[in-house]
Amino acid sequence: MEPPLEKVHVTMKTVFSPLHHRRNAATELEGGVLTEPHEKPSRAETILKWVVQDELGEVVSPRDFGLEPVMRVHTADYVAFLRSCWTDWAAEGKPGEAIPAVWPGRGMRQRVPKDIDGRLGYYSFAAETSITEGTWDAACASVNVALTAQALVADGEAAAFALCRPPGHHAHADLFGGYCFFNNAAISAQAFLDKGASRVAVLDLDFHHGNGTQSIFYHRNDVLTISLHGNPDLVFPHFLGFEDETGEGTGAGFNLNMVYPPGTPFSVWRQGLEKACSRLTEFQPDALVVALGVDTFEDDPISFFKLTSADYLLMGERLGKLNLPALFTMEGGYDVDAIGVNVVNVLRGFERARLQTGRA
Ligand code: SP5
Ligand code: ZN
Repeated sequence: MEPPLEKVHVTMKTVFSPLHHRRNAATELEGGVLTEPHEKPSRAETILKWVVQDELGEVVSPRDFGLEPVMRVHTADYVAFLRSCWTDWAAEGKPGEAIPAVWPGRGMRQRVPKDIDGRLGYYSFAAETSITEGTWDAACASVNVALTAQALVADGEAAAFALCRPPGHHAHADLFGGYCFFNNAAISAQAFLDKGASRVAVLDLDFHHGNGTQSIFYHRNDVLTISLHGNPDLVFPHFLGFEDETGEGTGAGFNLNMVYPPGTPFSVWRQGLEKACSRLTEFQPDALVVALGVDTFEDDPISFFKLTSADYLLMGERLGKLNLPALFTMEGGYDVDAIGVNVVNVLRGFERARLQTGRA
């Protein structure tokens, strides 16, 4: 574990809520067994520790935004399902955590069943993500973290870090999965628009495709979505994220996917980032949301890219050179030993480049 490279005087506020602890699943379905989840509380605590010890900037608590901004992106019936899921499950006396096991597959009816097992399948696209007692509380807190950081940027901060947990970028308008329940990045992008922005871009740098974010904005041209990720032919989420998905209708040309094979190093990945930056410059967004996952790290337990801790500093510097108001939302990253230094390196690199390019 390397320390962050050189120290420079930077201030980027971090928004954090200890309510993330309410998301503490005991199980993840992986390899045919229920194992200890990769997406666990120590991830956020380790990042917070690094933000504090590295003096990135002030750490602030979230405000409560209620469900209105959530419903700008998610359907009311999905929100109601998530809210009551655990209670409905527990009321039936089920012995374990709530895990979907049946889906409305091809040729079947797309209707919402009454039964909780049916609803779990209707509102999900993957089974690794168990719903547990505190999941709703933590998911709501995670949205408030994102929206508080979004408000900081909308109100004039050059950038802010939303230390979201649980993550969000896999969540569709009415689907959970991939450790995600509410799409923090999409809700924040919509909040920028609702506060007067004309165009917003979401740049997804997590190892996995940002399927939820893509899907939410796929038919729109006011939100440009870009994602660099492992080839879905080989990894999660498997059923979205290919390069021929470029947007539809009004959204045609406003989605960009770049897929990479196992073993991809930063020297290759950064060419995709460069292409993303060109598209961003052309789009001229009023704000940039960076869905930041550091599961692109070489030692990540579930991923196959080969980025090093030092690479994250260069990644942040390139983003800082864009000279755009930026909101970072925390997504994946599962090597807990390195997650702190990797995240802090992105943010420190960003601030360093931003100070050099002159945005105060
Ligand atoms: C936010 C985020 O990064 N979500 C990722 C969800 C991935 N879910 C599927 C994980 C499957 C892990 N299988 C690992 C096999 C390693 N050889
Ligand atoms: Zn990921």
